[in-house]
Amino acid sequence: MKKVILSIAVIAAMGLTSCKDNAKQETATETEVSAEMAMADLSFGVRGNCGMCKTTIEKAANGVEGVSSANWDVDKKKIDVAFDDTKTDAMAIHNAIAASGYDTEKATGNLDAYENLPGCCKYDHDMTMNQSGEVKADDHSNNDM
Ligand SMILES: [Cu+2]
Repeated sequence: MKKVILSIAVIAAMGLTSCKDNAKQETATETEVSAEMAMADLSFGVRGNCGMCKTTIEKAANGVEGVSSANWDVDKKKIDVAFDDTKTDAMAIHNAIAASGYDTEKATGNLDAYENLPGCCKYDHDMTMNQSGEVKADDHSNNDM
Protein backbone atom coordinates (compact mmCIF):
# COMPACT_ATOMS: atom_id res chain seq x y z
CA MET A 1 0.00 0.00 0.00
CA LYS A 2 2.82 2.39 0.80
CA LYS A 3 4.37 1.59 -2.56
CA VAL A 4 1.25 2.71 -4.42
CA ILE A 5 1.10 6.01 -2.58
CA LEU A 6 4.76 6.60 -3.28
CA SER A 7 4.42 5.99 -7.00
CA ILE A 8 1.41 8.29 -7.19
CA ALA A 9 3.49 10.97 -5.52
CA VAL A 10 6.30 10.44 -8.04
CA ILE A 11 3.94 10.65 -10.99
CA ALA A 12 2.36 13.79 -9.59
CA ALA A 13 5.77 15.41 -9.14
CA MET A 14 6.78 14.60 -12.71
CA GLY A 15 3.53 16.05 -13.97
CA LEU A 16 4.20 19.29 -12.11
CA THR A 17 7.71 19.76 -13.46
CA SER A 18 6.71 19.12 -17.04
CA CYS A 19 3.96 21.73 -16.74
CA LYS A 20 6.53 24.27 -15.59
CA ASP A 21 8.79 23.49 -18.54
CA ASN A 22 5.98 24.09 -21.01
CA ALA A 23 5.16 27.45 -19.48
CA LYS A 24 8.78 28.59 -19.73
CA GLN A 25 9.13 27.99 -23.45
CA GLU A 26 6.24 30.20 -24.54
CA THR A 27 7.85 33.64 -24.09
CA ALA A 28 11.05 33.36 -26.13
CA THR A 29 9.81 34.23 -29.63
CA GLU A 30 8.39 37.77 -29.62
CA THR A 31 11.28 40.26 -29.47
CA GLU A 32 12.14 41.45 -33.00
CA VAL A 33 8.85 43.08 -33.99
CA SER A 34 9.38 46.77 -33.24
CA ALA A 35 13.00 47.08 -34.43
CA GLU A 36 12.41 48.36 -37.98
CA MET A 37 9.38 50.57 -37.55
CA ALA A 38 11.03 54.01 -37.52
CA MET A 39 14.04 53.32 -39.70
CA ALA A 40 14.80 55.55 -42.66
CA ASP A 41 17.42 55.10 -45.36
CA LEU A 42 19.31 58.01 -46.83
CA SER A 43 22.13 58.41 -49.30
CA PHE A 44 23.92 61.56 -50.35
CA GLY A 45 27.24 62.74 -51.77
CA VAL A 46 30.26 63.26 -49.52
CA ARG A 47 33.70 64.29 -50.80
CA GLY A 48 36.74 62.29 -49.76
CA ASN A 49 39.78 60.41 -51.02
CA CYS A 50 40.66 57.20 -49.30
CA GLY A 51 40.11 54.56 -46.66
CA MET A 52 41.05 56.94 -43.87
CA CYS A 53 38.43 59.36 -45.13
CA LYS A 54 35.94 56.50 -45.06
CA THR A 55 36.76 55.82 -41.41
CA THR A 56 36.39 59.49 -40.44
CA ILE A 57 33.18 60.04 -42.41
CA GLU A 58 31.50 56.89 -41.15
CA LYS A 59 32.58 57.57 -37.58
CA ALA A 60 31.06 61.06 -37.80
CA ALA A 61 27.78 59.69 -39.16
CA ASN A 62 27.65 56.86 -36.62
CA GLY A 63 28.26 59.40 -33.86
CA VAL A 64 24.82 60.91 -34.47
CA GLU A 65 22.30 59.42 -32.07
CA GLY A 66 19.81 57.24 -33.93
CA VAL A 67 22.15 56.29 -36.78
CA SER A 68 22.38 52.52 -37.01
CA SER A 69 24.67 52.12 -40.00
CA ALA A 70 26.80 54.23 -42.31
CA ASN A 71 28.73 53.13 -45.38
CA TRP A 72 30.70 55.58 -47.52
CA ASP A 73 31.67 54.50 -51.03
CA VAL A 74 35.14 55.76 -51.97
CA ASP A 75 34.48 55.43 -55.74
CA LYS A 76 31.04 57.03 -55.83
CA LYS A 77 31.81 59.69 -53.17
CA LYS A 78 28.52 58.80 -51.59
CA ILE A 79 27.28 57.59 -48.22
CA ASP A 80 24.40 55.29 -47.36
CA VAL A 81 22.99 55.84 -43.90
CA ALA A 82 20.24 54.07 -41.99
CA PHE A 83 18.77 55.94 -39.04
CA ASP A 84 15.83 56.13 -36.67
CA ASP A 85 13.86 59.16 -37.85
CA THR A 86 12.27 59.65 -34.44
CA LYS A 87 15.75 60.37 -33.03
CA THR A 88 17.50 62.37 -35.75
CA ASP A 89 17.07 63.78 -39.25
CA ALA A 90 19.04 64.07 -42.48
CA MET A 91 20.41 67.54 -41.75
CA ALA A 92 21.92 66.45 -38.43
CA ILE A 93 23.84 63.75 -40.29
CA HIS A 94 25.05 66.20 -42.96
CA ASN A 95 26.20 68.58 -40.21
CA ALA A 96 28.03 65.88 -38.26
CA ILE A 97 29.98 64.85 -41.35
CA ALA A 98 30.73 68.48 -42.21
CA ALA A 99 32.02 69.02 -38.66
CA SER A 100 34.57 66.25 -39.25
CA GLY A 101 35.95 68.24 -42.20
CA TYR A 102 34.12 66.71 -45.15
CA ASP A 103 31.85 68.41 -47.67
CA THR A 104 28.40 66.90 -48.21
CA GLU A 105 25.72 67.87 -50.71
CA LYS A 106 24.09 70.15 -48.15
CA ALA A 107 26.84 71.18 -45.75
CA THR A 108 30.35 72.56 -46.25
CA GLY A 109 33.13 70.81 -44.38
CA ASN A 110 34.55 72.57 -41.34
CA LEU A 111 37.80 74.22 -42.47
CA ASP A 112 39.74 73.74 -39.22
CA ALA A 113 38.89 70.05 -39.23
CA TYR A 114 39.86 69.87 -42.91
CA GLU A 115 43.26 71.42 -42.14
CA ASN A 116 43.87 68.76 -39.49
CA LEU A 117 43.17 65.87 -41.84
CA PRO A 118 46.14 63.74 -42.93
CA GLY A 119 47.70 64.93 -46.20
CA CYS A 120 46.24 62.08 -48.23
CA CYS A 121 42.77 63.03 -47.05
CA LYS A 122 42.87 66.67 -48.14
CA TYR A 123 40.38 66.11 -50.90
CA ASP A 124 39.70 68.50 -53.76
CA HIS A 125 36.78 70.83 -52.94
CA ASP A 126 35.76 70.75 -56.61
CA MET A 127 35.40 66.99 -56.61
CA THR A 128 32.14 65.70 -58.05
CA MET A 129 30.00 64.05 -55.39
CA ASN A 130 27.48 61.31 -55.75
CA GLN A 131 29.15 59.84 -58.82
CA SER A 132 27.15 57.09 -60.41
CA GLY A 133 29.60 56.03 -63.07
CA GLU A 134 26.86 56.70 -65.64
CA VAL A 135 26.60 59.55 -68.12
CA LYS A 136 23.49 61.64 -67.51
CA ALA A 137 20.71 60.81 -69.94
CA ASP A 138 19.43 63.46 -72.36
CA ASP A 139 16.46 65.51 -71.25
CA HIS A 140 13.33 64.33 -73.08
CA SER A 141 10.95 66.77 -71.43
CA ASN A 142 9.82 68.73 -74.51
CA ASN A 143 8.96 65.96 -76.95
CA ASP A 144 5.18 66.49 -76.95
CA MET A 145 4.79 67.41 -80.66
CU1 LIG B 1 41.57 60.02 -46.73
